Amino acid sequence: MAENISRRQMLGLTAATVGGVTALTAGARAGTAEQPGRYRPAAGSPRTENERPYWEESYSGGPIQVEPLPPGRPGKDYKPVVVPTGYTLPFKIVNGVKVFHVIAEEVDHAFDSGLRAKCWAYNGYVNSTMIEAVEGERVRIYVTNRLPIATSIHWHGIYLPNGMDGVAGLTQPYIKPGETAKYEWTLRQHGTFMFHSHHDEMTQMGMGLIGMFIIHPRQPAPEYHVDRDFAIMLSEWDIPVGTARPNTLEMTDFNTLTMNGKVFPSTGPLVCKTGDKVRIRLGNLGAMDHHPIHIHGHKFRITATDGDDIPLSAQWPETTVLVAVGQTRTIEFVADAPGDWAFHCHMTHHVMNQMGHEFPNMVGVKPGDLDERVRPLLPGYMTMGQTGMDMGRMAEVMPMPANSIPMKGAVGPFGDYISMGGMFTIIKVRDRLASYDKDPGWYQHPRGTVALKASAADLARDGIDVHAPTPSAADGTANGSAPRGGSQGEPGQTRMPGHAH
Ligand SMILES: [Cu+2]
Repeated sequence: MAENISRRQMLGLTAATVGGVTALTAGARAGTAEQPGRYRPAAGSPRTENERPYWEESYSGGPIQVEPLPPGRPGKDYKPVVVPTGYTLPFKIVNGVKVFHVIAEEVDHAFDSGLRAKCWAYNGYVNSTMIEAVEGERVRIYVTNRLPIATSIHWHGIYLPNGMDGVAGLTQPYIKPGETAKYEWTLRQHGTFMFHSHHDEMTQMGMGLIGMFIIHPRQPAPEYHVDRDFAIMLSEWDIPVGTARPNTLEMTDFNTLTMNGKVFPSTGPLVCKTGDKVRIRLGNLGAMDHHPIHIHGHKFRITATDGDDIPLSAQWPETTVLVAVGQTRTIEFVADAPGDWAFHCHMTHHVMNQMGHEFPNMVGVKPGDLDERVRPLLPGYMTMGQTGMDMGRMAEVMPMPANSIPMKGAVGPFGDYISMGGMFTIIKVRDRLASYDKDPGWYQHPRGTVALKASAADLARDGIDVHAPTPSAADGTANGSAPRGGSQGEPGQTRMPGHAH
């Protein structure tokens, strides 16, 4: 029957249907007015704030070709961002255009003093090369390919002409080995962005071809001024012990988690003066994992993404920010608490290094000389959670395979080992600082402000019986569920005599 309907009939049918719907709608409206009890959907409120429309155009609403503004100068038009352990790409100005030269090549990269691997880098810095520019200026970026394979660079989050977007094969031909490509456009936005290879991404980004692209606002709001402005790129690697190159085929079990291409303690501290306004720009171009980055001793606001600044009314306080793969997140806070504050990924396996995961769980097992007997077969093997020695310390004193960091951390200010590696660094906040560029050493705690071993006098004063039996959920005696007057007595009284007084 469908084949027999003519075009004219079809048009007529459509018109009738549309008319019908119109009639129905009108009827429903009238009905609603007559019957006050009927559900009436609320009218949507216009989503504007400070005259900023909801439907915003990405490309600043303007044409691709705009008159560029003069190039911005560091220290004059913007305060340079600090890339811990990284590198800010130099530029020159040619006829009002800011010219950069990016070189992709293989390097011998140190993740830490204990681990090196052949990686791919932009301008010699794995994961930590930063391009810094100012809104409105024109950039010309030459990309020289010294890799054995074709590449391209995508400018992640940045508005540009389609042909500058850097997707190899889609928006441009490959940059073949030995070739130099030229990208050029005018920056139409500000914020924290990234750049990375967009050809065989799994291999090339996995080998290290990622970087930060920061564009300062041309007319910054007063709040844009900060005392410290840091950029940290997050990534993850699989570097099997005994190998010279990252295994970019790994999909789940990454063993080297990095900030700007380094693992703790090589990540380098973020040095601040007490009261400093601090911005940290986080980017994640790792392969598979999102990283919840956590700050100690402070709260922060999430103030921007690679989409745009977040309006003040939409920011919320946090202590952990999830930085998903392919995202940037900018956080801002007042560093008003002096001390050495951990700043790290909260995924526990992401503050570890090259430990293997193929071992049975030995917590609770008496290992005897198991470690010594197994180690000839499995170099670096150690039973976890057994000896009084933590894993990090063991990594320091036990013979480990060459060029490996099974669990490397650092000896801390108390002589004990900081058993954190990987995606971990320290925000060092000090009342007095000789220089932002010098590690001020460990924090000197004011007297009485460190959690030390409790004294006998303390225990006696507060009625703490360290030999008291602990409540047991298993036999139902905890949380007041114990039989009153039974042989075990009232948990509250037995455990905390102090409460009875
Ligand atoms: Cu993580």
